[in-house]
Amino acid sequence: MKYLLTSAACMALLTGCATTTTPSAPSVVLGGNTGAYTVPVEPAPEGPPAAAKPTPEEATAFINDAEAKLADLNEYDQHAQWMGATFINYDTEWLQTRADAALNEATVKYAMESAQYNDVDADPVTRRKLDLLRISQTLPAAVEPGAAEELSAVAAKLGATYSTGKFTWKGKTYNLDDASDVMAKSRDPLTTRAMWEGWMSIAAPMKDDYAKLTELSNAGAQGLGFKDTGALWRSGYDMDPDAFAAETDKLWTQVAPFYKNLHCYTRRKLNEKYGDAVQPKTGPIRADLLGNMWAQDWSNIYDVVAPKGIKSSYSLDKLLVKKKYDPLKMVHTGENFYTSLGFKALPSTFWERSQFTRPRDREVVCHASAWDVDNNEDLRIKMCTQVNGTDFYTVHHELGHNFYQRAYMDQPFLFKNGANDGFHEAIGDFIGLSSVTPTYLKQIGLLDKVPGESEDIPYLLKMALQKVAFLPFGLEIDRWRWEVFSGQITEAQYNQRWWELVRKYQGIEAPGPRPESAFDPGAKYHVAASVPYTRYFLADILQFQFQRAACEEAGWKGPLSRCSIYGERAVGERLNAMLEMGQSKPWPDALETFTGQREMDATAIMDYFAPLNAWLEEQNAGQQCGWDGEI
Ligand code: X8Z
Ligand code: ZN
Repeated sequence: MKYLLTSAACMALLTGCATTTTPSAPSVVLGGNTGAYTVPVEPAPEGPPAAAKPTPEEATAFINDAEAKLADLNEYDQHAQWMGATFINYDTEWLQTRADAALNEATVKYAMESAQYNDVDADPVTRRKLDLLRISQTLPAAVEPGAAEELSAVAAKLGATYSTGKFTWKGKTYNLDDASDVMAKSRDPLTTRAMWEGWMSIAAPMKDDYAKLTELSNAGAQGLGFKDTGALWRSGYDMDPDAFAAETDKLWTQVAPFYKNLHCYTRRKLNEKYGDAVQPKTGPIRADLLGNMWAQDWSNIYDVVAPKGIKSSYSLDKLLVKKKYDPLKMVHTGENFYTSLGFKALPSTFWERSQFTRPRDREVVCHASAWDVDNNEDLRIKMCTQVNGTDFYTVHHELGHNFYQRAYMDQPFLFKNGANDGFHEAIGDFIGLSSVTPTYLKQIGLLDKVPGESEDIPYLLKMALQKVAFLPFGLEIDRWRWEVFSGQITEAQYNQRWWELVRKYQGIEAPGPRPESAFDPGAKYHVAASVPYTRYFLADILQFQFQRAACEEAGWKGPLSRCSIYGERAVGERLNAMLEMGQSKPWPDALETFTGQREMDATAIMDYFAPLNAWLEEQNAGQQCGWDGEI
């Protein structure tokens, strides 16, 4: 699970490092000879007086040595993380902390040492690896002895608190699965509110630890020459970090009017169902009425917002049950999609070592993930799969990670990653777009008859409740974390600022006043586990670009939403050409390989949903859309 790895690392300042003498920082070119972006780096530390400037060959030898050592430590760490995630207890947490700290200490040591090659005219591959090394940690730790261990321990504790979180309501104990299930199905606002408040309560005890984690990782990021951890996170996109933030703003501006149309329509339907006392006609939507704990995916309340008079003839949830799918069959079906594109079947160890369902006898991290334990063929997924449409989609999402990992298997260690983290998240989602089309469901025998055009709006509405509702959520989590890391907000302001951002981006509010002690962001996995989140926003944009390009390649002529690329070998070949590049080139090169475009482009998601957006505008005619304080 390297791309998800929560890395804390120690930074060992080289003894004898002197203060800088050069007034301005030299630069290196990220992305080798492509000239994609020039990253300013800290000046190389002054070496001992007699030491000669290292040669390009020495730079290459250094990075080769670092890669070999880090690959080894990473493999060890992956085994420990797997144990920790599939059997949470005191000892596995101990092992995880040890292994993670060792990897992080070594990574920071190499990142520090790499500074001596800043001025060396290294070959482009070596230069890119040196750059990637410096940004490879999600949570770097400071140089002091024990700092890496302390950071890893706090990180592991936060993760375990989240994954074992439980609360009691009316004498029954709920974990996240149970509470999510009720949120999805209950239409009683008292019950959904209880589930929502119950789950948020599990995060309150995390607040101080989160502040500690922030302090520790900021110290590490600063040691590596970044302003704070947020600046480090924004540096992973082959472009200036501020330009990257501006790029996400620009993409959001393009899609925000569409989100607001969906928000307006959904709010009206909720108002009609629940009345003014529960969901007023104006202002934000109440967070617990949208069928999902974080209001990030509203597809569970399709029944509430379904258009009157336009029938939807099937539900994927029901088809899967009717056709007796079980978790394993869902994963085999997912694998079959990838092999239909020409990808090799998964190795037998995938089936032996993956976790497909929640074990009864122990605590595990149920949040779905995909792993490449040995940087080679030891691919696995870890899910607590339930037989429903959401998890059918998630299976395709996770397998996308695995097939990506396998495609770049032959790259050197530092290039074994997605072109950027949004690409890694987008691959499986892109395949998922085909996997839920009626055409494909019929091909695999789940659906008897492909509905006619009259069902396009219901279909698009269901998809939008998942994909368009998600867009502001995909941005706001890191908007909040960037402020936390930069010190713009203090621990005392964590929760209040969270809700300001949720209101601003999503137009959503809590169902009631929040207690002083609340730490609601911690009730989301990626905050507790320190997984950067802007990747999912990017993926939401990118997957539609992939889909548009793939459907063009396949010669598809109809509406984009009806296109399935199942069995399209030529698409598979072109996709593989992008995947096998890993992170060896700047992401625009990878994007161009598959789509012919070099920019992230929101017109594809807008094209996909164009008929729905027009329909929503008709539905909203005469309504007062939006809310106070919207962005
Ligand atoms: O975390 C995930 C995947 C694993 S990378 C299941 N997703 C985000 C989430 O659950 O919040 C996929 C969609 C967004
Ligand atoms: Zn993912």
